Amino acid sequence: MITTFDPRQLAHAPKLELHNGGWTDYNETPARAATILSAVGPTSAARDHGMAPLAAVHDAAYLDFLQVAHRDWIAAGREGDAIGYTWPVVRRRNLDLTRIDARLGRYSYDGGTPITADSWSAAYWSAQTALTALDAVADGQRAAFALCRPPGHHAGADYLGGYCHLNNAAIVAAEARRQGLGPVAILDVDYHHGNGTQDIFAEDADMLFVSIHADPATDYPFYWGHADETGIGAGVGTTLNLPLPRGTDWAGYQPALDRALAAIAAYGTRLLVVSFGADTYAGDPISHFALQRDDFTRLAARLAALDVPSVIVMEGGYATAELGDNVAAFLDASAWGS
Ligand code: OKP
Ligand code: ZN
Repeated sequence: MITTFDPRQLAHAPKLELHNGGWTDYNETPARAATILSAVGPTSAARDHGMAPLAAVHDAAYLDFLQVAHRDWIAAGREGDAIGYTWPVVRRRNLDLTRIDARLGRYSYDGGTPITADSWSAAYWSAQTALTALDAVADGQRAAFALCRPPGHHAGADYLGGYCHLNNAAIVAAEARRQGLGPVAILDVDYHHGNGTQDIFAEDADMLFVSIHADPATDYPFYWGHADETGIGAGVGTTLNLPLPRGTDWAGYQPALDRALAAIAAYGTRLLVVSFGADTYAGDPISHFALQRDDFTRLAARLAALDVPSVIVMEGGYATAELGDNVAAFLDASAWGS
């Protein structure tokens, strides 16, 4: 399968994240991409599609903020990675404030996603990597894999969080629709709910978002991804959340997968964007499902059986030593027939 990548994604390397009450080593490491690279073989270089496809999904002020945040952090006399500590949650006013700490709060929702001097470039090229995989599918490939990092599915139109800055899956989905490749559906099979993707398309009647993930009653991101979230306004009915309990194995996963695939088929999907996280793996250090390596090939075979052109975008997966082999199992040619 064609794999797209850009080495500029590797430079983003925050040191610490706030996790369960303390500072821990940042989980979303450049080594993740390196191990995937060594397992999946040669890659195609990401091409630059410019800012327009990013601006179709993200607010202009948020894109401006991402590009200057670390510079402004240093200008404020700080060292290291930029991170917020105040989030304007309750009846916030959308004030156009200057201080870097105010803006870090305004444009994020957690304390786990620091911004480094290289974050913008890495996120930009992660999005371009995803758009280049879409090019391959638009040109007739049955499927293509975008080796994206940082990941994207927690990033909303105007916020970062969950190791995500730009929503690669949403950018690809919106661009595919713009190119007339729809109906477009997004299937998110990362362990964590794709709250950013859901928010971006919540009111959109013309984009199906389906997610299978850990029950947010017990797992991050907690405040999105519950089964009663089905879309907003005109978008009611085009969001499908299928939360599953901790400990879910392949037997427990399949009924949700059946429902997800039935919804995608019923939608008349002509282009599928897959937010693929390998953190559903039994050995993942921050997640609690119990899929085995072979289950990723089984999962891929079920998705491939939809017989819809598919852009696969990398999201999470933190068992770094096994991540490459797990991703390779998902991309297995015997599943995708390519
Ligand atoms: C990203 B992806 C914040 C504490 C919780 C966030 C998990 C983000 C997962 N430091 N950790 O969906 O794999
Ligand atoms: Zn995840």
